[in-house]
Amino acid sequence: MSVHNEPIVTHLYTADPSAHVFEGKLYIYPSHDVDHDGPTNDNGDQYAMEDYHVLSLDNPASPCVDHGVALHIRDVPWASKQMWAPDAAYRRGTYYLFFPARDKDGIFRIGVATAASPAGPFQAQESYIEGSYSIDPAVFVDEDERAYMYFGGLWGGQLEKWHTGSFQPDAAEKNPEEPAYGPRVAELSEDMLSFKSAPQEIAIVDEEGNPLLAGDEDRRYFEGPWMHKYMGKYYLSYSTGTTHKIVYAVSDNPSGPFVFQGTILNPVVGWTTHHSIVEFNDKWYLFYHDASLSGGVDHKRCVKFTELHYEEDGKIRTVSL
Ligand code: FUB
Repeated sequence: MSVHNEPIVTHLYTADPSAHVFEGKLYIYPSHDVDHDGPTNDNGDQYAMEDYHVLSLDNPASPCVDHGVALHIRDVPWASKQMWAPDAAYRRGTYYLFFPARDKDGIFRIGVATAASPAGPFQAQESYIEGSYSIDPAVFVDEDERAYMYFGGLWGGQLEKWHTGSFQPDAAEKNPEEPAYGPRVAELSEDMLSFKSAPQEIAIVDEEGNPLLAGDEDRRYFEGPWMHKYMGKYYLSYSTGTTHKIVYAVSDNPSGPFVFQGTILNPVVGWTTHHSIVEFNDKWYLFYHDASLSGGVDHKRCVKFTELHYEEDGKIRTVSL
């Protein structure tokens, strides 16, 4: 039986959980961390993942099922290494797995693979999504059926290297007083296999409408976007990276601008933090990871979940574990 705040599986190291309700169950699309003792660096080379397993829960109290390898890098023609945080979506009888990996030139791109079942196996497209870059895709299908991909991550995720619109291998970080880099959003085409138009940068602002600054590491975007809707508002949540928090901002529009609100999850064991938010049977859940299963090794993580609560004004109650 799955227990809240405990790893949902212990036979694999898992991270970056994207949770969805498909066919009446909770399906979780995590990264599958490789159990190695190699060196660690800010480029994220230690995150050397090669495949994805899909997990499912009939309900939050039931045992977690591992559906086995859903996609392996050897079956992705364009990818060379590092299958990082994925997400999944459903449209008209097909399930889509969106995933970042480095291409043959070492540049992170975002690919898509399809399956007839939410558990896979997934069949990758020949090439990555044209115009895609960086990491951490999160796909949100709105009530009007329009689908949006949010993505982007600093440092090893290479987002800074795209600030001119093309890949600049030596691009520097922003000065602390400059507006921070925002995540990107692109609407997906009807077949979910391409972008309708070029990705746009999302603005995240404070209550006065001023953009969050690069030096505002407690609030500015780092990686791991997630989009959900609550009471008609769009909630963009993400990791602050260097300050290890999951925070959120809200908007009336899926493309923003988003107004910063506060912290969803305080720092957990390990450097990275990455989450998703899902409604199941009228309750809301926060799926997240920490590194407790490995005794704190940053690249050997485990997926957990806990219930999430809203205040009457729509604010999310901060979770501290
Ligand atoms: O799992 C590899 C990377 O670590 C993810 O892409 C980031 O979000 C962070 O969790």
